[in-house]
Amino acid sequence: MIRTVPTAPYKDQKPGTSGLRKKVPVFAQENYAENFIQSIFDSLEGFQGKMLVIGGDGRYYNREVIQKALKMAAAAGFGKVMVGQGGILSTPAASNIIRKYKAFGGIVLSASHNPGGPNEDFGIKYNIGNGGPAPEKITEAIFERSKIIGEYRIVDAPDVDLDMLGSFELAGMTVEVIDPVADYAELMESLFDFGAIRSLISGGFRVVMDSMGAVTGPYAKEIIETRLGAPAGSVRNATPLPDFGGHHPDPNLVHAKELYDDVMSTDGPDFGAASDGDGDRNMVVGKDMFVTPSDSLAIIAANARCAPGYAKGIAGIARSMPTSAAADRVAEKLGIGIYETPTGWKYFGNLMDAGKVTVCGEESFGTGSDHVREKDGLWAILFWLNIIAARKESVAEIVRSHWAEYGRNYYSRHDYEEVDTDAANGLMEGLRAKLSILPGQSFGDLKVAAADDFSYTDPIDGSVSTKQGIRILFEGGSRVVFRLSGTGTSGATLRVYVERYEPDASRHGIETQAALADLIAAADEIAEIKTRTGRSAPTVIT
Ligand code: VG1
Ligand code: CO
Repeated sequence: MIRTVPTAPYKDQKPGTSGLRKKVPVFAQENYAENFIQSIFDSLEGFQGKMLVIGGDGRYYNREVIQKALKMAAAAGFGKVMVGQGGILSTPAASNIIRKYKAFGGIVLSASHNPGGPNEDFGIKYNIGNGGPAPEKITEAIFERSKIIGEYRIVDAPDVDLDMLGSFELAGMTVEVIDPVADYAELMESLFDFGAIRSLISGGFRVVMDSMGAVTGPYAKEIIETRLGAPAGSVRNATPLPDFGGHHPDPNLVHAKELYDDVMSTDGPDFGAASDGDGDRNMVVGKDMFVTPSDSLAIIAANARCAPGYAKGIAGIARSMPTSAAADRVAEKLGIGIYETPTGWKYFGNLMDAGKVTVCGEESFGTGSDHVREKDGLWAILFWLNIIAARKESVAEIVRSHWAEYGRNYYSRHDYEEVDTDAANGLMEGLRAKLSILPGQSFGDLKVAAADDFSYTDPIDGSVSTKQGIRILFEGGSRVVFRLSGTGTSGATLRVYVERYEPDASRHGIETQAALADLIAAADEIAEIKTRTGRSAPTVIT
C-alpha cells in the first residue's frame, strides 16, 4: 500500500516569517509539495500512532494538497488526522483543535494575507503540539532536510471525501472530518460576555464584518449573526472562495477600504471589522476612528478585565519589536512584564507556555492571547465588542481616553513592495555599515541617540535570533525601523516602521502622516530609499 517515490530536492524550500510561501505554479511543480511535507515529517520524532490536524484557508490548491498530506500522514505512521470539513480551518481554529484534542501537531495550508488563485500564492506551515508555529529550530531542520531529500512515502488510496462529516479509514489511519467552526465558537463564548454583546447589538449598535471572501466567513456568521444576533448580511464576503473573490485578503486601510468608507459615512455602521485570508489578522474601525493595531494591543491589555476570560487580569504583554511602545506604558502601569520579540508569532509561544504573557500583538494587524498559540482575528474583534459593551462608550471615546491617560504613539508603516532583491539587500547592508557612526548625527531637528540591528535571546530556551531589523532611535523616544519582509513571494518588500510618542493631549488630533513627516524624511535620507529602490513613494501605507 505504501509507495516510496524517488524525488530530487528543491533548493528554495526555506520557511519564512510564517511557513513556506510560493506562487501556486511553484507549488505545482512535480513533487514540490510532497518534498516539503516529507521534510516536515522527517524532521519530527515520536509521532507514530499520534494525531495530526490538517486544515487551510480554502484558497486555490488547498484541497489538492490536503489529499496529498492525508495520504503521506498515513504512510508516515500517524494514527489519526482531524481535518476541517471542506478542508477549512482558520489558523486560530487549527491552533485550538491541536490544543483541545492534544494532537502531536498540525499542518496549516495558507499564504495568509497574500492573494489566492492559479497564479497567486499558496503556503504550508507546521505547528507544534502547543498549537503554535514551529520554532526556528524546527523550521531550519525542515529546510536542511528539504535540501537533501531523496524520496517520499505516500499510500495509494482514493481521495477522502472532505465534505462529509464523520470518521473514515485511510490505509489503516483514521481520518475525522470535523465541523471547523463549532469548537472555535464555543471557545469564544467561554472568553467573552456574549450576553452583554447581544444586548449591545439588539439595542441598535450596528456591527459589520468583512471576511474578504476568505476563511472567517463561516466563523463570523455563526458567532456574530447567529450567536450574537446581528442581522443577516452583517458579515460581508462571507463565503470562502479559492481566489477570495479577487480580493486581496489583507485587512488594512488599503485593501479593506470599502468597509472603512462605509463605517465613516454619515449613516454608516457603528463598528467595522475585517480579517485576512486565514483569519488570524484583524482590523477594527469605529465611527470617526481607525484603531491602529499597536493601539489595539495596548487598549485590549488595559481593558482586559472587561472580558470574563481575563477577569483575573493578565500576566504580561509581548509585542514584536516594530510594534509601537503603546503597550509598554500599559504594562508599566499594571506592573506586569513586557517582552519585545522579533517579527512573527512563533516567538510568542515560549513566553505564553511559560505563563509570562497573556496577550501579544504585532503592528501588522495581529493580536491574540494564550487561549491559542496563533494570533486571532475574530478574538480581537470580539474583545473590542466586549469592551464597548462593558464601558458603554464608542470606539473613538475609548481610544481618545486611552491616549489622554497614556499619551499617543503616532505610528505608521510604509511598505515598498516587489523591489529588486539586490537593491533591497544593498539598502539593508548600507544601513548596517552605518550603524556605528549614526549616533550623534542630526537630521533636521532629530538627533540619533542609538542605532542597532535587533537581536533577540529567548528568555525561556536561550535561543538567539539575529538580524531582526535595523532600529534608529532618536532622542525623545521617536524611532524608525527597517526590515525586509519574510512572507513575500516575488522580489523583496522593504518595510519602514515610523513611531513618535506624544504625551501632550492637546496634540493628539494631528493627521498621522503629518505628525510623522520629519521622521519619514529622515528615514529616506538615512536609508537612501528613493535612490536605492528607484521608488518615489511607498506602495502601501498602513
Ligand atoms: C508579516 C508581518 C508579521 C506577521 C507575518 C505573518 O511578516 O509583518 O508581523 O507575523 O506577516 O502574518 P513579514 O515578514 O512579511 O513582515 V500572516 O497573517 O501573513 O500569517
Ligand atoms: Co494571516
